[in-house]
Amino acid sequence: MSNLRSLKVLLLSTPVGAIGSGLGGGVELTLQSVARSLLRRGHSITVVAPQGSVLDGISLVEIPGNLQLTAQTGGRNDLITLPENSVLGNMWNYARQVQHEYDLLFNFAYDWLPFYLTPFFDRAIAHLVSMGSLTDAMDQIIETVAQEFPTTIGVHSRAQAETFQFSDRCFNIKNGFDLSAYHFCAQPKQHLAWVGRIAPEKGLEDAIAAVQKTNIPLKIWGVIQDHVYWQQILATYPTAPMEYAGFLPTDQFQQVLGESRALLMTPHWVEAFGNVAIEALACGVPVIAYRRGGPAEIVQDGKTGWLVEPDRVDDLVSAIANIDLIDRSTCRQHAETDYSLEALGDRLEAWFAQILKLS
Ligand code: HBI
Repeated sequence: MSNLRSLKVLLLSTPVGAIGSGLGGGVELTLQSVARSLLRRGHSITVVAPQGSVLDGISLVEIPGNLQLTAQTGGRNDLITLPENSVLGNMWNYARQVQHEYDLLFNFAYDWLPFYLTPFFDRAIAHLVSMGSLTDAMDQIIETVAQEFPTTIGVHSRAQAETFQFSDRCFNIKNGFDLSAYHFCAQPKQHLAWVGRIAPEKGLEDAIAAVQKTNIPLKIWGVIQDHVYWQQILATYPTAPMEYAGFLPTDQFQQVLGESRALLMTPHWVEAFGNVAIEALACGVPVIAYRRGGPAEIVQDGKTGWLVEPDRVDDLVSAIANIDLIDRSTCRQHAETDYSLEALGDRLEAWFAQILKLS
């Protein structure tokens, strides 16, 4: 947007973990991509995040306090809870004090408080909703903001927006990454990859059931968020050809991800986007994904991977058998056209222009 002058934007991170801890899941990567794409376009960015956060080259304000529980562990009628000395409360109290130094605030927290506080602020708040509908209380407070401040709700996919009643009032920013950090790998090794927080909603057991049948080794990366779930998987599939490879920083991770024959995405919930699908495509790695949520809007069936009927392990197995039909350079190309920092920056500026009512 030529008339979108240089903006001063305050990004407020997720309160579930420090940036770099892996506890923030995809939001950690998304926040860094948003910051970098805006900095490159001449905007000035400050990030507010829990104490212990690490962010190179981006101005960071660390806030003390107790972390928020993750929203996806409860049920639909989960109560809104805040710990004593809440880092979320402290982050937004800081935002209240400094808001007039900024043109726009940008919320990454999937939490009740920032949405509730929106009308109390003098500055506009862009809310990037990072997951689909999870609880009645969150749906209600996000809908309230969507009604009173139309255009300020951002999402990562149409499928994610459609889990809410206000899907028509959501701006789809998809996502984007610094693709120079990901290197194309033409000749993969033999293993398949699965990446994500190890928790029930991510459906790791389906990927393991599939490799048990194909006997192609599976490498698993990500934070073990639910240890009971992980132990159940180990007990259920003691002989499956799988290896847990930990949680790696992006530069090391993209190297080993790139060596994979394909990435398997087996979400049991509506994955809002699926950052790791872009990371894989950027390395030339085809993606085999359930036709569910964000990944179904990323994978071009038969061109950059295969879309499989949800929860059908046998269909995963046949997609794996056809992975060599996918041209790995097409995967990299698609990441560059739709999911670069430039493409993300275009979508962010279009969103901000709507929020700030610039023509
Ligand atoms: N839970 N309460 C809460 N707040 C968040 O911001 C949050 C979360 N759970 C998961 C999460 N963010 C991110 O890992 C996903 O949005 C990607």
